[in-house]
Amino acid sequence: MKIYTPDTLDPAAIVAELINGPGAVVLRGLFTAEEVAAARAVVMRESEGTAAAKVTHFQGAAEQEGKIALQRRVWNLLAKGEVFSRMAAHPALMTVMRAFLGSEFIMGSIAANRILPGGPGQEPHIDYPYWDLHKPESHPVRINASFPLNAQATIMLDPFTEETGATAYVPGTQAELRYPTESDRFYDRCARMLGEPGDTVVFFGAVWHCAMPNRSQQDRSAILIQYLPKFVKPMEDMPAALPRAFVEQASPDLRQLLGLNYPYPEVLDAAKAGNAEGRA
Ligand SMILES: O=C(O)CCC(=O)C(=O)O
Ligand SMILES: [Fe+2]
Repeated sequence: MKIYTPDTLDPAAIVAELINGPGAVVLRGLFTAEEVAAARAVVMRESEGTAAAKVTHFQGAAEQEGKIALQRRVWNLLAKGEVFSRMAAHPALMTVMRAFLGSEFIMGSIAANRILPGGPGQEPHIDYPYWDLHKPESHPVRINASFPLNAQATIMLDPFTEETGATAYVPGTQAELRYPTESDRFYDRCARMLGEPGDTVVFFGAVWHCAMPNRSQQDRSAILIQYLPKFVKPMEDMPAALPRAFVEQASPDLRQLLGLNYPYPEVLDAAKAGNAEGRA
């Protein structure tokens, strides 16, 4: 993976890496140690104990083995700490996402993924809105990866090493746009998204990837942000889950991320009369 900092950020080069290259890049130096510590404290607190169990994904095998509690999600993070608004709308991420997904892109989810020691990792997969492409007939005919319907940011809160379960991915597979199968030999072909706390991996969610088993004695947590073009239905209903005051006071960038600048579906029968769309 190529590494960029706010000083060397090159959106056009990053877009090329995501579409035609390995499908992933590292952004380094976006977040301070204090921000990482603040985010990690919230994630640990909100995912403590089995009462904190939430819906999770790509854990079918873990569920069968009775290990599902070793991957914990924390959803709706904007409501759980001011640091998450800063992460979601970091200027470097906004710049990259505008270039990749269009200037009016939105956020579909901001959640944490915590893998506890002994956690078994995930099924190799691709991300929303491609995540059920194992049923290709439910998607448009000839769907392809010539343009992106997703971008992911993984902000590491712990060291991502082979032992802790750093995300695995198969470089270049985003171009195929299909759900990986057993015969794809994912584990023989995969590279790892290694890094230090605060490092951010941006990847095209069409690349085959998954969290890997945590064979260390420490937790391995990350913030996972899903960005989408404006017209893709977001995965989390954030405006419904957030306090009304949060939504009303949101900055212009956050309003965009929450999808509030793109009003559809709308009850057009009740909308203000007059022309609302078109070049003129
Ligand atoms: O936590 C990770 O390493 C990857 C998580 C992931 O890919 C997902 O939940 O979709
Ligand atoms: Fe994923």
